[in-house]
Amino acid sequence: MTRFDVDVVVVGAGFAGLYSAYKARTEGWSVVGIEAAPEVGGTWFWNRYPGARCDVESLDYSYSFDEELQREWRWSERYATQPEILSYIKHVADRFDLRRHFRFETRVTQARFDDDASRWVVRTDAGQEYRARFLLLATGSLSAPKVPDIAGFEDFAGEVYMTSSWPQTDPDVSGKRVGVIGTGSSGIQVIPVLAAQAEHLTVFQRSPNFSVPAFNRELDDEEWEQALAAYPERRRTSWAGGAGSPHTSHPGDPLTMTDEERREVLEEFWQRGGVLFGKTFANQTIDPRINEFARQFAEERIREIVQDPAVADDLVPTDHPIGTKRICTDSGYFETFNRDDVTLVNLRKDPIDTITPWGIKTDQGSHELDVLVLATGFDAMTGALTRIDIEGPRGHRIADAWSGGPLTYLGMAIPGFPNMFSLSGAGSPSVLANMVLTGEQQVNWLVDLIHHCDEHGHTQVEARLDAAEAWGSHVDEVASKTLFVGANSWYMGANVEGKARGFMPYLGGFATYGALCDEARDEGYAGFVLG
Ligand code: FAD
Ligand code: N01
Repeated sequence: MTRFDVDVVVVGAGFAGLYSAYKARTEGWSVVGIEAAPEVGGTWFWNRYPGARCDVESLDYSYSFDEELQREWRWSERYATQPEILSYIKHVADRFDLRRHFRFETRVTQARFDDDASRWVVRTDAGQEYRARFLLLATGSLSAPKVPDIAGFEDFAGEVYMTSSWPQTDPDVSGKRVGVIGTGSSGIQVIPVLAAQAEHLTVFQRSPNFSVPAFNRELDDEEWEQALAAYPERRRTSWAGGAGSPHTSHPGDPLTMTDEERREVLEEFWQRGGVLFGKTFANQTIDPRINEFARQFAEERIREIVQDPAVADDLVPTDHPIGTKRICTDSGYFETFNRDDVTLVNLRKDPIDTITPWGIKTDQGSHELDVLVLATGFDAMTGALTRIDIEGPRGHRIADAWSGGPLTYLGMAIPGFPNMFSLSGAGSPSVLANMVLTGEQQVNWLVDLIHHCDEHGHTQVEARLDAAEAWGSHVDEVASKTLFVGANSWYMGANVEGKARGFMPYLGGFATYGALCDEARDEGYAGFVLG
């Protein structure tokens, strides 16, 4: 077995992992990165299905740490496509010479803490062993795909693709009968594109979702120049904001507005596009009355677009307040159901009975398919970690420690697992904020922590159980005051059978979270046992 000894092992070469490697090297630490994919990119390497784009504007959804990088990369559209985001990440890797730190096509399978040596012993499926003072798990919160457990799946004789691991060579579906299972953000992006290519598209929908058009556009030179000039202020407000982007809610109180005033505001925010509609009013995901204004407005838009009222009925979400599952950002999603060559199957009324070699048999019908696309989501926030066999010095295993739900201190440290930190994970704003900035903020904070250990001669740093419990209670308390806890969302762990229920990300806001992390640092890291 090949053995290596380094200061830091980073797992994952997405936005967070690349920045971790960059910072570790800048601090003069030896670093090895391990990535299952053959290339950098993380989310943007794997999710290369047609139609994939970001839903946070590219001007914001990009690194802020290097002014020159920010100015030299020219985004071509408001919401970049997956190929453009992947090109950007590759550019960053090349520009900062980061690839040389990474071992690609290598999966971390096991990590054990050697207490005597204060080293993580990290093993991979390539038979290598890495010993590291610190283990940074930049494994992603939406990186462990969920394959649905549907009877007969193995028997299907046609082509099967998952949006979360789409083939590098885009499959040609022209002239084919395609079925898509799943109508979350991924399904809603891929469906209009597949509909335009396939001979016939059948959409198997279990739960309808709210989706708002992206109103995407090219960024022309004039807009780009203006954006560059405004960048410092844009970033400043993003770092000070609730979601790591410069957008804020309307300042007015919708409860005291007239119907007409309220509709004007809702229309204005609708036109901003996508997830920004979820921010129309400050208390939209807290006060059910305010939520209802937005929900009703969205329902009207669906009914306006979809010509067949029965199909529109099936497409209107009724099972969750708007915004308590991520609002999808689409380009022509609802319009797709006006096509003659598209069929919607409402699985709530007509559930899947079995997948057969020739297609899908539902209770009430048979759907012959050549291609089956699974847009069925992820074991979000915890799946990438619990799929690694991680054992701390006192025999704690991560999968057991988190069987009742993830417990973290400040969303990064886990009691029982010294010198190990997770990025963009449970207990942090992560998926509710601009995740590029979240990654930068957390890595910068962890670099300070490691320096603190080195300066004070500590070889081990471990979150205190009481500090993690207090943080967990705070995360729960903030969530419990919102409507989010009433939705069967992946935020709640509800999409994976047997997974503990509880709101996993931190809803207190991106800037507030950063301030709380800084406070913990300024108080001498009292939430940690340092030894
Ligand atoms: P990832 O990009 O997920 O990278 C994690 C990497 O770790 C992966 O490459 C994976 O292969 C690797 N890995 C995991 N486990 C192991 C292991 N055991 N061994 C080796 N390697 C491992 N967020 C936004 O803020 N805005 C958006 O617009 C947005 N759009 C999205 C669109 C899609 C289709 C999806 C799925 C997510 C989107 N997200 C968005 C969330 C997105 O995941 C994050 O923004 C961001 O890309 C996460 O970066 P990361 O580095 O934390 O993790
Ligand atoms: O996954 P999802 P996703 N039978 O979990 C259905 C980010 N993202 O990949 O709701 C039938 O949201 C499931 O149905 P139900 C974003 O944060 C962003 O789409 O469980 N159906 C649901 O419809 C997003 O929230 C973008 O009833 C089954 C779907 O599959 C997150 O990633 C683009 C089923 C899964 O939806 C995850 O999105 C893409 C079964 N057995 C992703 N199992 C942007 O736009 C599951 N489903 C930036």
